[in-house]
Amino acid sequence: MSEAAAESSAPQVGIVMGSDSDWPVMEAAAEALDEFAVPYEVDVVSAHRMPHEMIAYGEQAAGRGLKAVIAGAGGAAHLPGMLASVTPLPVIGVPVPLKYLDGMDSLLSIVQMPAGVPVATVSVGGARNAGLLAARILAAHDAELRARMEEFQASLREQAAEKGRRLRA
Ligand code: RP5
Repeated sequence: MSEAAAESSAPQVGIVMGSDSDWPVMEAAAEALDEFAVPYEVDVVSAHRMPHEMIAYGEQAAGRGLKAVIAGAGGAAHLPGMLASVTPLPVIGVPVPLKYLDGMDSLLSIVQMPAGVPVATVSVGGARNAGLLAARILAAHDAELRARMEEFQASLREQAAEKGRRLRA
């Protein structure tokens, strides 16, 4: 593989989660990135069960060429915030809903970050928007990706307008 080809297929976004049990929710982030042909990597990096590996992941993410990190966790969901504390990359947090508390525990654990350590928190279970937000972050410096995002937004507008037309008919 040429250097240019290797570079274009290198992961741009890291999707990490506290457990493989988060994957059914987090998969939607990967699907969104697939739709925009953004290369990504996926891994389990538990803040509580493998803290040293989690810190190493955060510290090395930018140096490995990632441009954004999507981190999902449930319950006492410290993964996104801890990663944001050790990487300069934008971190998007996905509150994963568990069996109890309707995901409110995950949401509040992720969203209430202290000033200086931002995490862009999406809605409970909102992994698709996390993928789309990561694509938008990359699109800020990629005209082709931005054009694809604009096309996607136009398709959303058209779908919504079509629903109105059907109701009015
Ligand atoms: C969190 O604990 C994980 O992010 C997951 O949402 C939750 C439960 O993990 P498992 O017990 O299913 O591995 O750290």
